[in-house]
Amino acid sequence: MFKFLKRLRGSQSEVVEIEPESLQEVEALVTEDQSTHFQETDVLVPEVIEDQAVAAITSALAVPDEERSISQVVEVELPKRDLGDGIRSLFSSTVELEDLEDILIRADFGLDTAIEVTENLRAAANKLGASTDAELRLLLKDQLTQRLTREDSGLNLSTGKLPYVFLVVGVNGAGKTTTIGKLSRWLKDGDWNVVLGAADTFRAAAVEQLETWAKRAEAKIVRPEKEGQDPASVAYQTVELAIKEDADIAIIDTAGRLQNKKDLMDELGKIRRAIEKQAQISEVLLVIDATTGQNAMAQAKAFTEVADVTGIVLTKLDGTAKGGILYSLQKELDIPIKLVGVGEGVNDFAFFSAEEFAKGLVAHKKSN
Ligand SMILES: Nc1nc2c(ncn2[C@@H]2O[C@H](COP(=O)(O)OP(=O)(O)O)[C@@H](O)[C@H]2O)c(=O)[nH]1
Ligand SMILES: [Mg+2]
Repeated sequence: MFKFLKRLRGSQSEVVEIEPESLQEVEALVTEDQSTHFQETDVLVPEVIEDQAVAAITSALAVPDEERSISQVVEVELPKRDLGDGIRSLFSSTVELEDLEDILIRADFGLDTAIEVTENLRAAANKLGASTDAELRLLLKDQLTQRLTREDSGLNLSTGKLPYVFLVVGVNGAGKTTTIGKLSRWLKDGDWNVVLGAADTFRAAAVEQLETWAKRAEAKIVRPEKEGQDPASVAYQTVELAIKEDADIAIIDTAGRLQNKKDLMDELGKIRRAIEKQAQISEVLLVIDATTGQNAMAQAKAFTEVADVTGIVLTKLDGTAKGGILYSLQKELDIPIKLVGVGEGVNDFAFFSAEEFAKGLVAHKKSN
């Protein structure tokens, strides 16, 4: 899947995944210990040789000071999350070509796309002699997958320039804090050091909500000293703490006030500058509630005009049959969907995968 780079923290993890260059040193160690089985393709170091292995890697990667930050970074995989049953199917009964256009329009795919997809599907079905429900679902899945696929849908966690900083923006109630909570727990499960910043400083409840998630994710949190404190100063302190703690990532929650464009632009601009005094921003994630339909598109446009959004998180896909909004957002804004939320629970999110999403849309389910 995606390549992620985080800090090497040899002492606390039971399993360390190692860069290929370090393989020779580790193999030498393993040869000494004949009882250990070792597979080159899946580099897992048993606990017994872990300390030796880590020492070997560290010395193998001994480089001048200026390059040291890179040398302490390892490539890792993160625990898998999938969409499960979170995506509602477009079809409550058998797929009929005559109804497809209407169904796609009602699901917010947009008129042009609905027409094109239906025409393409009809042509493909004729060519291949496909007519059964199962065959049509499969062809439609391929059509949708093709249209939804982008090269840039992975989270930017691979530059190795730590700490990564994620800024999370979007209107109130979209699911920012919940998404940050889910993301933090998932990173923690992969042994990442996470620092959160409660830069939504206008409501005490918002800070408390982020604190609850921080506890669940065993993440450190920077909270405002008083209600209404300048969000930019919280953002600054968050990055400061992340650097001090050698954290892998800082995630900054913001207020979702969409008073007017100029105020929003000023506020987000100030937060951005505060962060960039100490670190680069890896992602500006715009969180959008999928159940708000066309309103979601209007909100997204407003935010993308004022913030340099690098990815969209589409939440509450479990609560809508209008999954086509995902396609329309990605197409109209030309910004990748990176994560999707499919419920309120800590595990109810996934990386966006065009194929999995398309599968969910054409799935044959008993109830919709
Ligand atoms: N069903 C569902 N609810 C969600 C999802 N993401 C967030 N929520 C709920 O939406 C509400 C607002 O979320 P919150 O994170 O506080 O939004 P914020 O104001 O943008 O920070 C909460 O009740 C969340 O539990 C999702 O993917 N699915
Ligand atoms: Mg919030």
